[in-house]
Amino acid sequence: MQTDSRIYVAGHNGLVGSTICRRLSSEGYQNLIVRDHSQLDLCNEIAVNDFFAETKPEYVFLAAAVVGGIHANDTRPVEFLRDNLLIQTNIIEAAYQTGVKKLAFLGSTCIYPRDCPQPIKEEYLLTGPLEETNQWYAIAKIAGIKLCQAYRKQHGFNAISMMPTNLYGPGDNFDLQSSHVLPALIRKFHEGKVNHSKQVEVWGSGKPFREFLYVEDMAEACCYLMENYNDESIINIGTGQDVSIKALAELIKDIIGYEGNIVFDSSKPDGTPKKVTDVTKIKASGWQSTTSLQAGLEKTYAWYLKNAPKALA
Ligand code: GFB
Repeated sequence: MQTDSRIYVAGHNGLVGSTICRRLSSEGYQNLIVRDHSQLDLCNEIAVNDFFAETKPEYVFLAAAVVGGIHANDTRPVEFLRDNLLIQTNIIEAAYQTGVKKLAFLGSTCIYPRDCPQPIKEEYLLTGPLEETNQWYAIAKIAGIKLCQAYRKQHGFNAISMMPTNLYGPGDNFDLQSSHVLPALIRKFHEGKVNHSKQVEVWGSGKPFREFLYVEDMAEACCYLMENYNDESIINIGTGQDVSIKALAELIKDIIGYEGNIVFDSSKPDGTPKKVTDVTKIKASGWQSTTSLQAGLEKTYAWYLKNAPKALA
């Protein structure tokens, strides 16, 4: 990419897309193309084709998707499957048709089999059954990976697929019904502290393990891979380290300074028991994460305090 290349970031209002935009700007890229949902409906094939014909991007980061935590995935299967299939299919086809030089597709580690060996190597894709709570999202993302590989095989289109692990950071979704665990716990412990609540509820048993990557590290990796990775096979983006939900809750509780008790609500699903990526491949390609969970949590909580004043009431 040149600093004046036309770069389209699909999903620029989301956690991933907004952080990629900030990263690109900080690296000197001046010609970013973005569209709000009100300006461009990515599920509409004709609108997407017209947009690409008009703006002629040279590089595309495909970070637009319907996303959410375990509850959102489990209760809105149509959006997670249908909308994601449409969004990625429309963008990949239009990018190919209008001569985009390279497209980077963002997937998720929930594409891997629920009970696959840990840490998860890229080659474990499609070797076993998926986790039920997020199978809709996983199937859409697997289709996106295959679509990238198909366009490469049939048309020589340079489309790569990157699989970030669970992400968090400034700009995250803190809505308790649709968010992921980490922003949900920041909000719950913060509100518990402000309201002097005796207890804070954590979903599930607290026993599952998750790997968390600070979103600014992810954006750095995405830009690095756009410049340096040109293979058809998928590549994990993670830290290679995981933590139990119970330990995560205790860490967030300490950072926020909440003094009450943690209670586990076993009526809520646990989801995948363990999910940690093998990061050998991305390390060998020259990138590794640098932000510790503690440091990333502190930065995210600081952002939350500044940007969610309503929650302080
Ligand atoms: O982050 P999360 O919603 O999604 O939940 P997944 C991770 C774990 O944290 C689960 C527990 O065991 C939850 O039960 N948890 C505890 C909570 N308290 C809470 C809470 O207050 N809110 C939430 N949301 N969880 C998602 C997939 O799976 O991960 C997506 O559904 C995507 O498709 C994403 O792949 C990265 O890690 O289980």
